[in-house]
Amino acid sequence: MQYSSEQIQDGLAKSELVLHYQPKVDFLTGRLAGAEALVRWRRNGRLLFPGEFLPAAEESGIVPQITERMFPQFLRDCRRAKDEVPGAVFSFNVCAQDLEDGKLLDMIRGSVDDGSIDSRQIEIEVTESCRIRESHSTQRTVSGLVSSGIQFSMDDYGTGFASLETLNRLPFSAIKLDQSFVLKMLNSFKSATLIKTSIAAAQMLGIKTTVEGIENEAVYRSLMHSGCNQAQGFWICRPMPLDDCLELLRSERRWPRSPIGTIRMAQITHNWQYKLLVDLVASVVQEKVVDGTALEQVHIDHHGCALGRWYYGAGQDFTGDPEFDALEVPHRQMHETCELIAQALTDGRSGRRIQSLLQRLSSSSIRVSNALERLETRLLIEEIGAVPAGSLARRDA
Ligand code: G
Ligand code: MN
Repeated sequence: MQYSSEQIQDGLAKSELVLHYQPKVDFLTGRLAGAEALVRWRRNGRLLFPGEFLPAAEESGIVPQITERMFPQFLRDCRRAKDEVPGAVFSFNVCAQDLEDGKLLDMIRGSVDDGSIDSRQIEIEVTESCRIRESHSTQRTVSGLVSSGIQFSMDDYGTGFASLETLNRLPFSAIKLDQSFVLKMLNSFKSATLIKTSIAAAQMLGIKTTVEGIENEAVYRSLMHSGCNQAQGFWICRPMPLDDCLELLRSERRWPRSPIGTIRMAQITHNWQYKLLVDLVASVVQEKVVDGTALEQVHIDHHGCALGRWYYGAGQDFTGDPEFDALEVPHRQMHETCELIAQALTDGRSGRRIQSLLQRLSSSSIRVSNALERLETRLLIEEIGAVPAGSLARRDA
């Protein structure tokens, strides 16, 4: 059954709309990282799901009324969560229309300014169902959110308007891959490839990823190595009232975890950046024009490239591991060679000199990539060893 906008407004006025929370797991730690607020309608003793009333609300343009009513409730819940589960991140769903309206930003700013919530505790998920316009007010809301340190995530990525174009236009800090791909991924090579390459593309841009709609362990495990940051779905937890969610967040419950995804991303981004770099050098040499922005990309400090950020950041957990330690020298040598290349390009040195520097760059890059591959393979073998023998069964049996 579909409800009319008057019935929904009536439900709002009677405070029948409530927020439930669906937790999200961090793939690296196996712990809960936070939860997403989802609206439910308690109507005549039944709990209605958004699919039953949100389409009508969207069509009649009353979503901002729902947001205006539910967002203060969300902020109150976040205030409670701030003390009870410090560090957990809570997300709230808005639509493009909400971004047009300055109220959302004012409400968040009010709570951040008076110290009752911490901006790092909040994430805003924008749903795909309507196009995010290029208006001045939207730009103002988005830049206001981002400059206040609030995570800004594109929901339902890969469907509707949640496209590369929107990703390119606005400063999203995260994307959420739509469940329609996830539900199919075990039986569809295409869906699985679209998910995994989207994760890699996002990581290369420094954008975090969440996969939603995980309904069984096989899907969870197949994404655990993909470099995706967070997981959400019925197999992990169904949406639940705030009290239950806080209790779960405080509990010691753990889900499967693996460091392999971060290593795989480090290797993929490393190989990718290497290829971009050699192409850039080749084009400068061939066109005989030294472009300042091209040189800037050659000149990155070894802490600042994608691999360096991982190596000197999250990767430090592996310090002491021979494969991990073996990365440092060739990686630093790569950056030193890059400096020499930049110098040679600026000085207009001969192609011969650049050729030999590119050769040197390639040797270091191969050493880096091989060390990452060895580290990943060893961890994978250890993980397989941890699964009890004899538990293999044909999936289609
Ligand atoms: O796109 P968005 O993140 O807003 O979608 C959230 C909706 O998806 C909620 O209504 C939630 O109940 C539902 N949902 C969450 N996990 C799963 C899942 O594993 N499978 C299915 N089919 N729906 C899910
Ligand atoms: Mn969502």
